[in-house]
Amino acid sequence: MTVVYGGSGRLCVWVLLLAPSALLLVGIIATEAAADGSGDAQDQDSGGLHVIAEDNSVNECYIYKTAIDSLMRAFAVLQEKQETTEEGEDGEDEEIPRHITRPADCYDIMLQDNTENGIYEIFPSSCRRRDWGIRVYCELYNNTGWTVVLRRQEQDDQTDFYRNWREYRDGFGEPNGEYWIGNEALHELSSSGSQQRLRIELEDWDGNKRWAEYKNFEVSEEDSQYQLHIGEYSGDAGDALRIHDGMRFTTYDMDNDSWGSNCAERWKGGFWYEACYRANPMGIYFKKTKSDKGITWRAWYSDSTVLKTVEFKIRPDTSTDGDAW
Ligand SMILES: [Ca+2]
Repeated sequence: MTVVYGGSGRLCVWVLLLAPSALLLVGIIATEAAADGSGDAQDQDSGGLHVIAEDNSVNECYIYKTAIDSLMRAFAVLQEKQETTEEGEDGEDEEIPRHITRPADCYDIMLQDNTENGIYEIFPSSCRRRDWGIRVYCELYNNTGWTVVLRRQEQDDQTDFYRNWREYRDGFGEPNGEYWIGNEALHELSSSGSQQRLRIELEDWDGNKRWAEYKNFEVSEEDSQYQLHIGEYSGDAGDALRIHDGMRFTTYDMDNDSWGSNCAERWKGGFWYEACYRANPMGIYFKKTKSDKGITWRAWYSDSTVLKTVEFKIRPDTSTDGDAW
């Protein structure tokens, strides 16, 4: 998602600057020549510059306007280049460092010298200049820069996770509480170029903690129903996500699972269900019990003991090994 300006950028700017001026000159000569030849032309071929107009004054206006528009665009390009790059006298290709652009994720937030965990605005869109910021929870301790994409936890009002396709696409909940970042943002974050690592942290109702990490985490675009891709596993929670690798997202109103009925409807969540799951982080929030409709990680508790806390978080894959927590 980095923006790269080619070394020929300065040449392009000068071409943009000079071309309209040349066009303007040719246009004026051409229209004046045409005016000398016939004063009442409605649609005249002006010496190679084909213009359609009522009279020559409109032609000139059109040409002037076009030239001015071109000049304004050229100046805008020049101004943008000066704002976003260093001098660049050497003509080499330049890549804008991540830390001086809008933050795409919490890793960028960390690179901008932020060290406090909390809520930040990020711009995961592939076009950083779009005003499409979203509020997320960032974990920045030890220069990690994790973007939290899912959280389940005990709170006064539990968030309802039995939601439709649109809600799972756009995200819901509050970043400082239970929330889902949204499949579209997850797609943007995980398809930005740098490989992403997914870290999952689990806690049961007795205070026991387990973790799992996956390399090469990626979520495809909506046309592919936000298909999940995960790589190598590490951790002590067990590889419950493995059977979900390659699955498309399913909600109660969008059945993409491999079961005859709808897994989301059956288990009251939304997930990359297969037929149906070994991990159910979007399940109903139950306290200290066993339930197939609850929040479970069956590679840890195969008897569907429900969990107290679940977090999914991602970051560019900069390390080789996961850490216990
Ligand atoms: Ca089905």
